[in-house]
Amino acid sequence: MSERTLVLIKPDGVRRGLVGDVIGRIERKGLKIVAMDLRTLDAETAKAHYAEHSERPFFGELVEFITGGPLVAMVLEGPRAVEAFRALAGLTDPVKSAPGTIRGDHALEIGENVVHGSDSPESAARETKIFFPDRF
Ligand code: DAT
Ligand code: MG
Repeated sequence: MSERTLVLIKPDGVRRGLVGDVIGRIERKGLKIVAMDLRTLDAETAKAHYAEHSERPFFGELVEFITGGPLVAMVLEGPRAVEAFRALAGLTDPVKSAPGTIRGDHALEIGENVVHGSDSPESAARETKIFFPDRF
């Protein structure tokens, strides 16, 4: 059974020229890119996307960071796509992420961890609608 997940190459990843690296890993894994767009988020969209974190002390910084430059938003499709991309990404804390993962290979700080991937099929459905309302 195919599943969808919403992936972001965050502004730090775009700024550092990691778009090709991330897309290469996605393609080598066999996940299919079914939507993709380079855009800069407004604060309203960023707050909707990260609504679950709105009471956390880092929320303001998170919104500033994610709106701070262009990002690449995409929807991936494949068997267990949510879990498959989270495995490619590594853990939230890049220092605890194994080398070989995107975050383990490319990041040091929790706040600038290169990629986002939906954490469940339910989150994926919610997030794909936020980013691609006309398509999903
Ligand atoms: P993930 O992106 O692995 O799903 P999350 O949903 O818990 O992690 O948090 C969303 C983002 O918020 C995360 O990628 C980076 C930021 N973040 C999480 N915990 C943080 C913390 N303790 N300090 C600063 N930023 C944090
Ligand atoms: Mg999350």
